[in-house]
Amino acid sequence: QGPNVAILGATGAVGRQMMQCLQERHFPLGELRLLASARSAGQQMCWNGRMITIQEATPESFEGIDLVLGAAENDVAERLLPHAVKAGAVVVDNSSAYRLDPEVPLVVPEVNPEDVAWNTGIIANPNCSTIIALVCLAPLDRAAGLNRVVCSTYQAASGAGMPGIEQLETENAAIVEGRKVPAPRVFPYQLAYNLIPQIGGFDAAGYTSEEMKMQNEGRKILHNDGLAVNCTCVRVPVARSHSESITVELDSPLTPDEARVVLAAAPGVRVVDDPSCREYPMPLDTSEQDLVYVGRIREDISAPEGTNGLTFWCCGDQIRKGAATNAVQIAELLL
Ligand code: 2RA
Repeated sequence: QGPNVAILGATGAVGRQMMQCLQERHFPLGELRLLASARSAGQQMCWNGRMITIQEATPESFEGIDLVLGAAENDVAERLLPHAVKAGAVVVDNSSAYRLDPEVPLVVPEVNPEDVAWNTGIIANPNCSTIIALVCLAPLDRAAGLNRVVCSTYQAASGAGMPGIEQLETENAAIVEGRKVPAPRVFPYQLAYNLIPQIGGFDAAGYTSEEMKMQNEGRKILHNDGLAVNCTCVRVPVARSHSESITVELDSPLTPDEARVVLAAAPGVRVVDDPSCREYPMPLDTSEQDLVYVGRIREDISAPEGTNGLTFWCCGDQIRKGAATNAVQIAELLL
């Protein structure tokens, strides 16, 4: 019999995916407790062939729980997760509430699994676009020393949960049927047939909170406070896989072929890189599975003389590896 597990935010896209990952990976658990808002309390969800009744998430919800997987928004996480820790549970939290807290490890299991050891009750799951990038950046860092990252992300509607996917699907249907496209409810503008270069709020320098996560979380996970990162995050009309174009400046030279060898050997990565056969990562290929696909690996022809630059393209499922699977993999490290 394994730990008693609670999922906080069980009815959202990430919470539902966490349930599926626990089942798929045969996570050894005792009780599975599903916690959500009062609105969902009393409804039932099917897990591993049995029906589980959703309970309202309150400070008292964590008695007898050993492990909490947090899939709720920041306000709920900050209000309830300290009670979970007080009740003796270890928390793996997908919200951004604790990611930069110096007392809280921020972990990608393929990159810095050893950091779970210094947790004091909460372990934070990084942002989805950070996870997808770091799974590819970490092996390059280990092989050749990573100095600088310039990254553009192409982020799926699922980053905003089921409501994000619903806005895109509603817009697509209206357009196909020749109806007026409803006013956007999740993203600032229509997403169908559009790109929106804003995820989160802007700071004084003109960067969004999403873009600064790549720098701030990347530095913490790679233990490299000097890592230079410039990120542009864009919402794209794709359902559930994020894509990223990444250019890196490395300490020592690494040819594209050498990089392919390093990445092919890296955990959690699949190299899909044969342009002559039009083989490269695409969101349709990476959705509903846990590997980050990497391709279009090439020398950075703009790199100044004497610097070592590489450019590549990667795609990963935002709900799975970008959130739920990474959290469950962290939980597996605690077993
Ligand atoms: C997004 N990364 O894509 C953010 C939160 N999941 O919207």
